[in-house]
Amino acid sequence: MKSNVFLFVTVLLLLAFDTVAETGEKLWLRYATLDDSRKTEFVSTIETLVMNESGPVMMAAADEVQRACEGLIGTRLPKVSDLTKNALILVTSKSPLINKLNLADDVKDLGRESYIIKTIQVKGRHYMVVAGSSEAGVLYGTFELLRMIQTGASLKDVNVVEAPKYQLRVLNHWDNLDGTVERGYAGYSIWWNRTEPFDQLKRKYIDYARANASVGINGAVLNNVNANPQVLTDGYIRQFARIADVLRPYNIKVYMSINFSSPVILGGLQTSDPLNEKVIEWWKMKVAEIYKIIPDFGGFLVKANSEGQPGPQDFGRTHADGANMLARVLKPYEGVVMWRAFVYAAGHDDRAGQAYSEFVPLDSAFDDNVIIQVKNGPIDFQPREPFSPMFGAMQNASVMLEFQITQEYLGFSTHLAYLSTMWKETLDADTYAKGTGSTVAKATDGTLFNHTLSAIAGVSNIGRDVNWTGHHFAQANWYAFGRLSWNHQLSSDQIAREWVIQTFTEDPDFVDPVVEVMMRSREAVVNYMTPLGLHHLMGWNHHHGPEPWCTVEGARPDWLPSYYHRASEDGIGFDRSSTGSNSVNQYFSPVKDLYNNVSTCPENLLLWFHHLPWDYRMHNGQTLWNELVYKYYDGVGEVRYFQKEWDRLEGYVDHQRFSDVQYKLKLQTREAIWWRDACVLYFQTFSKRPIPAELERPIYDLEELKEIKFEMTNHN
Ligand code: GCW
Repeated sequence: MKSNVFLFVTVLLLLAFDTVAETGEKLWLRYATLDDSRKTEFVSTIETLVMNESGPVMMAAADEVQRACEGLIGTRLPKVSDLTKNALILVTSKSPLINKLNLADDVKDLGRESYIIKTIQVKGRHYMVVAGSSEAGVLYGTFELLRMIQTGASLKDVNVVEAPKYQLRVLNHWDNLDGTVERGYAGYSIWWNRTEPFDQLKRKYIDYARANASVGINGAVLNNVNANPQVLTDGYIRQFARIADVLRPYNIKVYMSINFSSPVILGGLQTSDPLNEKVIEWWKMKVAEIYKIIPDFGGFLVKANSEGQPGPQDFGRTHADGANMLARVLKPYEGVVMWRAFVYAAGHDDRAGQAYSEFVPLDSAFDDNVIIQVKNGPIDFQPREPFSPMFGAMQNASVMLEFQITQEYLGFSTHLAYLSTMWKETLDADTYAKGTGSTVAKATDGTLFNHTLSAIAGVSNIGRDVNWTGHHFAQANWYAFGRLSWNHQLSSDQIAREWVIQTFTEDPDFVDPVVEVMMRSREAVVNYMTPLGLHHLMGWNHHHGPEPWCTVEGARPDWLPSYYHRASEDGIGFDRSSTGSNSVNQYFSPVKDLYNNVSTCPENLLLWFHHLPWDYRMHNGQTLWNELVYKYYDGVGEVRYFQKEWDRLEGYVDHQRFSDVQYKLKLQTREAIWWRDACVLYFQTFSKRPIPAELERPIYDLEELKEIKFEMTNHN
């Protein structure tokens, strides 16, 4: 009897051990063993690896194949140079193999990072060919093939041709040189203030590079846009170079955020005026220093005259003067300037209109290696904003999208919020700049206005946490940003599905409900935080919990929630229509007419554009007050549903990640209720209307809510 119990316990422990081991460190590159039938298909179609070129990027691609095979089929592929067996062939168009395989036509029009994946039969043999005009194309094709294998695609008759939609696909790390990360919720910076030997860090950096390359990201800005001028000193430039060396085999370039006052602060000059000869000379000298040790350095990212950062306006110059000066210095090296348009001046009557009014008049003034980096919405990465009217309005200058992967306003790394749906909303939005179909995607990918330079940026959510992103599901946002930067036409559902399968399991009983949760998750956050077009209701400094009542002596009015919600006894919402700030006029027709007219304005943006009475009738006949309350309650209901769904899925994934997510969902539910009760009870002090009777009563009371002190430490 005793020995039976012992056996039972041992078996249980073994089972538990089997599912306990995952930390999330491997991201979506786990390469879980294929099931038997797929393994059989794999080993019968791919017996060897043929890769006869020796460039570092090709080596990285071949290395990835071998790592993957160790997981997928339990063994590496024999690397051979001839075609005597069925093979996976990695090849660039420069190789004689291309002619031998009769593929010259297939590769002749491929752009630098494009690739084909094609199965061909030659003399009874089966070859899976990944070919690119450059090594980078082969690398991306390799990762695509590995994704196809993991997500169940057949290996027969493969015929894929892919080209990236954006040329520069860049992560922006808001990492400070002291190792902290601005708006980072996954621990300290992976780049700065590290004490470990570089060789040890290198392994982690290679994994970072692999993850990026696997989704097509080809650039990384390694320091915060609120830039410390010290980054341009010798020691930091050398560190950039060391990191660049590790990332290069994965086709990733490094970029630097610079402080516009560097000539004064570092160079000891009297001025940083961009038209001053000495200033220009100083930048030339710095840039030469950088390119000497980083020959493929990408360029600069600049936050200027924004939130207190220095910039050309300090010297009576324009954004174009500042950007062009740097662009001309970088031009001989093929470097670019990403110049941010995140500006808003105190005193402007509507912050949402500021960037447009400062930048659109300069549309023709920028050099061709400047690209204007614009946040998706006109204010600031809120859970829902309309697209920024600068998209479509700036036509001569290249314009790039900036998304925020880190969840500054969507619950940090505590809340499950899959952001692809939010990004797609912007990408697919029609600006009508050149008639129907002038989507934000096309206005930024170079096709609508014939730009050769195109780019997209995502503010990284990566830190030193073992699983990289704090919340396991936040990895999906890194993944999705990359996938969309490669192809903005992919659907959020497809991206989620791929990610879940690679990250957890391919079992449809797990995949389907989890994808469903992900697809509903961002709207849930919108509903329990800022429904119907409300925005900026969070605590003014930490940006986490609700503080619609927040007032701070001496703070800029446009940093405080009341500026945005404008709740009073007569109603709620910011009037940006023609009767108010008229920022709506910055959009093209018919968008502006649609938004301007209260009855055609999409209800999910209603209070962004209109100030309306509490009894205003919504399309469904509800009063605005009731609808607002229902939305807040819906948001909470959704998170409860996410919790239930997840609980049901215990056993499908390893215990550690299961319980980590379970715990976070518990916190998320608690915080969703916090948001709901705070906003509903606070707005009720103005509306003076009851909460519909069938809804549960708030759990907190308002005074209690005002006392909740947000503890940053819980969220890092
Ligand atoms: O959303 C705000 C953030 C700041 C950030 C700024 C920006 C890097 O609260 O932390 O600064 O945007 O995008 O520049």
